[in-house]
Amino acid sequence: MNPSFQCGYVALVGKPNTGKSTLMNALVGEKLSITAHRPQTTRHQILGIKTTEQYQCIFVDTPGIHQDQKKAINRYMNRAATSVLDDVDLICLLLDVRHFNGDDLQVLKKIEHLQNVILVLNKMDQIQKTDLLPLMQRISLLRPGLDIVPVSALKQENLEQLMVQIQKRLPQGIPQFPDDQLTDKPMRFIVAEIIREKLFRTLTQELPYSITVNVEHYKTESDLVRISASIWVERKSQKGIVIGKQGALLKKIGVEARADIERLVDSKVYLQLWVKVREDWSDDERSLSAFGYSNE
Ligand SMILES: Nc1nc2c(ncn2[C@@H]2O[C@H](COP(=O)(O)OP(=O)(O)OP(=O)(O)O)[C@@H](O)[C@H]2O)c(=O)[nH]1
Ligand SMILES: [Mg+2]
Repeated sequence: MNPSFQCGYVALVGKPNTGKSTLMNALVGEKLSITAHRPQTTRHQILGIKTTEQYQCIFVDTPGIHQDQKKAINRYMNRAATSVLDDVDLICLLLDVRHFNGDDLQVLKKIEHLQNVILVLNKMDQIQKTDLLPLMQRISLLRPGLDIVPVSALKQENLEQLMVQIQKRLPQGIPQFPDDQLTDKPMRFIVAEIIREKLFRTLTQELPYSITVNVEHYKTESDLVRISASIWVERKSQKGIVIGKQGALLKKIGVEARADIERLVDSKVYLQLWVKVREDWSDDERSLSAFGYSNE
């Protein structure tokens, strides 16, 4: 055992849509956490584990921290994001170069008592190089002394430099997970998330926020993985929209999700999708807990 081996937990936090999940996937080198152009995509804490000869870095992807506390699911998501803050070795606070505003200041306030913080200025591909330095200077005034690392998670720019900064701050310690383990989540969870991603990317307006997905059967057979999943909506009228004209939309979701799942499990997949209604599940504690939204 290498006595100087490092191991630690690194939380990726920030307001919604700053690129936390994209960054975790890029750093781990595997798509573990779903992403979409709309905010509040991630709903749970998801670990992404990167193990090298020198270190094991356990990233914690979190839901975007936001002010909207109206529904029970929003309160669950904020708890999932903020409950990690005091338990990790390092916090990477993600900021979006194009949309730096008061919501970021609210998140900064939540971590003002914590010292081990790196500011990750993401989406650097979206601004001119000449505008980057003034922005970094402006941000550095908010918490003087913190390192600011500009990156592009999407274009995978400057990620090595970010890893250097992260590794510097990892404590020494033995690995917490086997070196081939990439996440703490079971395959059923990841499959449900892939289906939810396709719905998130396809459906418009508020409908994606009324949807949760549950994998009911997952069976590996000799040359096939057989999966059956339910897409839960909150109202009967939403069910028709998700199914689409003559089932067209549901079919499209199924085709896209199956392709991703086949890549992930490296096998042929038979995917069956059902659309079901559970009235107002996203604001009902019992439904939330039945669907796996539980902070315990
Ligand atoms: N141009 C550009 N887009 C990016 C970059 N990183 C992420 N994005 C895009 O930003 C959007 C949000 O990315 P996510 O990774 O889902 O963001 P998130 O912070 O996990 O969002 P929530 O889970 O909703 O809090 C997606 O459309 C990404 O493709 C980047 O470096 N450059
Ligand atoms: Mg996310």
